[in-house]
Amino acid sequence: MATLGWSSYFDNQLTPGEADLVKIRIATIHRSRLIAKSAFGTERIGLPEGVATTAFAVGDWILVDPVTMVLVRRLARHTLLERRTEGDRPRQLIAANVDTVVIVTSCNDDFNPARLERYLAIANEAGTAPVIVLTKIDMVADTAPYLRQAKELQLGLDVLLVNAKTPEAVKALAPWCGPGQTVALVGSSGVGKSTLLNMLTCKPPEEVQPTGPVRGSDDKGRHTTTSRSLHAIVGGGWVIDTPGMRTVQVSDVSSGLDVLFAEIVALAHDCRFRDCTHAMEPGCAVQAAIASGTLDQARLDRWRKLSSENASNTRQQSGARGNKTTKARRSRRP
Ligand SMILES: Nc1nc2c(ncn2[C@@H]2O[C@H](COP(=O)(O)OP(=O)(O)O)[C@@H](O)[C@H]2O)c(=O)[nH]1
Ligand SMILES: [Mg+2]
Ligand SMILES: [Zn+2]
Repeated sequence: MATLGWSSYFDNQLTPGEADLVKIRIATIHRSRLIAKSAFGTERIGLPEGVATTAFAVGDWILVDPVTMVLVRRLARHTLLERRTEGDRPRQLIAANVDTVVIVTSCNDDFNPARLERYLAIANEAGTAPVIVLTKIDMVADTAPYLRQAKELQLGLDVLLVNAKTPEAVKALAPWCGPGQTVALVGSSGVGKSTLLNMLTCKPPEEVQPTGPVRGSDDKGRHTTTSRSLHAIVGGGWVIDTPGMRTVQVSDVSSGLDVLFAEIVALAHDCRFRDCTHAMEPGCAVQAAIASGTLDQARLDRWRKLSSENASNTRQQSGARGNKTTKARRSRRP
């Protein structure tokens, strides 16, 4: 079970009465059923009346009745990757109990520091370690500018350069793919997530995840991956493929942003005013860093945009939405 990602974190949640229940990990989520993996194989899991599959994420650990194979309860998550969707719909669960978020982008027009920072903020907030994988290195003459820009996105960030179609890509990712380790692949459509997944899992041809051919000249792959699931990596570990995401909204990621923009947070300690907005206050250490060239203006602008988006989305979620449900309930009364 340890090879499936089970650890003392989950063991400690078990009560004495739960010793006989099956401990099993969700591998695929369908509209009305769950497919899960245990030490003994793959099982179809039934849900009790009134429990929806949308409450679960791929990677979740659950306890199941050994006779009926019906869910008893879900164990608390070690990490949870989630995404805010447009409007005020509930947030989408991307994957649970992920150790490493592999943010995939390619050495072409897909490379976008602002979008990568959004993924980094979400990965940091989820408590997972992010890694950036730059694919399609075989399509450009010089990868150095991509590598340099990616490295600058977050202090100590690991950045890998790969041709996703080669076995070397698997070797590059090996440090994050040991037994019991779970990685999730995120990134836009067409960057090579399914190609990487196929290399990592060495699927027989009939099980291969469809990869999208690049359309015309715009270098964007087709939306080929629709469902997400947990796949075994050859040599150990698990990989979760996620559908391509074009827009990534953030909310409730303030600690994730502090990790991402650690150099700005550190500078801010030296500003004269505690509540400095780093715009035009005297004695601003952040503006001083811009003036001396140690901090990039574009980076500060992105910090500002992401921080204010996070603040307004976070407020919206707890305020406006709560009001709406009260109103809806009231209107149903005679
Ligand atoms: N030359 C080259 N092509 C790649 C690389 N990675 C992915 N591709 C191609 O890019 C297209 C989109 O890849 P896919 O894995 O479907 O992307 P996904 O949408 O992120 O899952 C496919 O035609 C892949 O063969 C790479 O590193 N080099
Ligand atoms: Mg895909
Ligand atoms: Zn300041």
